[in-house]
Amino acid sequence: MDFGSYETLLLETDGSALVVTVNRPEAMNALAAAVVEDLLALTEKLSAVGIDAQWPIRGIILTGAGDKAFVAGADIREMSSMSADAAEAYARQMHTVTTRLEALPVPVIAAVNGFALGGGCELALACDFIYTSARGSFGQPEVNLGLVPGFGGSVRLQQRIGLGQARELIYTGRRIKADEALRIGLANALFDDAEALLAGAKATVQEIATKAPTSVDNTKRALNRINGLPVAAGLEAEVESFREAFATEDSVVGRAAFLAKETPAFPGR
Ligand code: CO8
Repeated sequence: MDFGSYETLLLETDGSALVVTVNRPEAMNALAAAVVEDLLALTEKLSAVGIDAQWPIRGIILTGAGDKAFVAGADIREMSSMSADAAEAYARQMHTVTTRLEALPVPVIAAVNGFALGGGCELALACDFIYTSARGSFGQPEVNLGLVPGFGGSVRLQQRIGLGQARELIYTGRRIKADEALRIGLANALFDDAEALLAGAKATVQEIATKAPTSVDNTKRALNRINGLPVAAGLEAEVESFREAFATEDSVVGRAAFLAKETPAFPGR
């Protein structure tokens, strides 16, 4: 499947994984308007592929080019003369990108190989989970610029690491290293270097690729919907998703294969 070609993004498929690399290493992969345009175009294309069409890929890995940065945030040079109206439009564009990533029927893994600051940390937070190399460095440094998180960090950081930890990171603008990100649950796994990081992310995609596609899609939607709901409402949403699973061919195949002691060949429907 052709996901297009982009000025600031590199796309590469490897097995079941699509690796998307933000490619502006000269500016620490900062989210200039051109990058945002490309992310909008790519996520629109990805969103148009329904799970019924049987996704050719089973997971997306989002990373940054070079050995310094994942994404060092919004482009401060471009923001230097930005009006409040333009800033709002900029933030809304990135909200579209991040909500589209969350709505994709396959997991998105952020592979953080350097600075993930401000909008970069927020982009990583829109991914299902974050893997980091030892060079990973995370933070919401907007307070150093007289700004505030604008690409979803106010919502997703507290959901990921809890309100107390999120407050401290946002009020201080402090940068934390990979081991601390792992300790507070911002990152799921820590790898020695960029090579091991990418290999680890690809291995996880390959593992997920052996599972029922509709189960992964269903649970991704359910977990996002349930996040933050009170228990009773969350349980209701879970019942809906459980019911939906029983209407899939994947569940018929999966249950039968278990009883026949066979490996299931999931149809993805
Ligand atoms: N934007 C633009 N250019 C950048 C950015 C950035 N965010 N980060 C780095 N660069 C550029 C530098 O200007 C420099 O360019 P040049 O070589 O032309 O001078 C080049 O990248 C290399 O950077 P440094 O020389 O600074 O490299 P260091 O290794 O010394 O430092 C750091 C790396 C720590 C990443 C440092 O560059 C830095 O602190 N960058 C800024 C990080 C930051 O504050 N990010 C948050 C931005 S605000 C944000 O993301 C808010 C999002 C919500 C906005 C809502 C709507 C408007």
